[in-house]
Amino acid sequence: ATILAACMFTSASAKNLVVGFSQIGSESGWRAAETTVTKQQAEKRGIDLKFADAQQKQENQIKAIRSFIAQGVDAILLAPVVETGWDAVLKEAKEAKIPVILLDRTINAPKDLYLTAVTSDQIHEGKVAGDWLVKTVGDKKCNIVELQGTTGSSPAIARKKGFEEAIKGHDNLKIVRSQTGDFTRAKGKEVMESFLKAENGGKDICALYAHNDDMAVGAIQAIKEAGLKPGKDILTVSIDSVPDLFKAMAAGEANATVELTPNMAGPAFDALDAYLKTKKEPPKWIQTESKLYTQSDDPQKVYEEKKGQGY
Ligand code: GYE
Repeated sequence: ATILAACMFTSASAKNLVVGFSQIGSESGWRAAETTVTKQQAEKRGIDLKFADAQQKQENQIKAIRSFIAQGVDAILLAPVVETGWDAVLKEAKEAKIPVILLDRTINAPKDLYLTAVTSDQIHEGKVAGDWLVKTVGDKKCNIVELQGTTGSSPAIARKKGFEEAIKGHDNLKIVRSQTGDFTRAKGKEVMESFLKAENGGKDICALYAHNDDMAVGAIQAIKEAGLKPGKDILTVSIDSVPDLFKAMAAGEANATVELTPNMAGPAFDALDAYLKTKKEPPKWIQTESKLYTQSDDPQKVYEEKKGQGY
């Protein structure tokens, strides 16, 4: 009976892990899937997840973190909207001995202020996108328009950098317009409309590079409304691999996407679990994969598969 009671106590206490999750918002399909998967992963592990949606505002994230600290949670997951401005609140979490794990975006802060970061290599993602375009256009002259992610966010900064590195030295490829679309479909469409107007109704644009698929999907709509064929008249390459992008690829209206898993929480909870058990710190970066998909990868089939994965 004693052993049984002890076991029950152990499993009960493991089940009672309380984790606060400060999510950015729901700007993209990928973000919504990440939220779904995080909740599923928490439930599967018996973690009590306290979810806070920041509506894209850093001040809301800072408030949420302070409230998690006040509640005495066991750990905090943070998807940081921008790179800077986290030091003070992360110091407070550290003083309260609450480990913080970054999800999907990185920050500019001393590394001892968080336990680990689960993210893709965002410079590499931009490079994969750029390499694909370089290979696809060959020697042809190609004017590119770029839809950037949220200003000041690590994926917007790094995906721009990686793409520019890839096209460097290929003088036939040139970014002629670049503006933020804030990672949303609506903004992607709106900004693309202005690009099309400014570039001879779109006739002077050879390719679109969007920092995420949602902006690309919005832009594809704008291209169609301008009377051009996305995927043919204007090539597209973007990042995330959301189902709707595969639908567009299957219809020949999009060309390429770099995959980002919405399951950042699984590896984060694994690292947290190991840390709580052993007190040994995990590596500072847990990197997720970045795979390129094109029209030759059976987009209709991938679309079907993706639908079950948090989307
Ligand atoms: O690619 C985009 C989202 O932070 C890496 O944020 C993430 C990005 C993702 O809104 O769709």
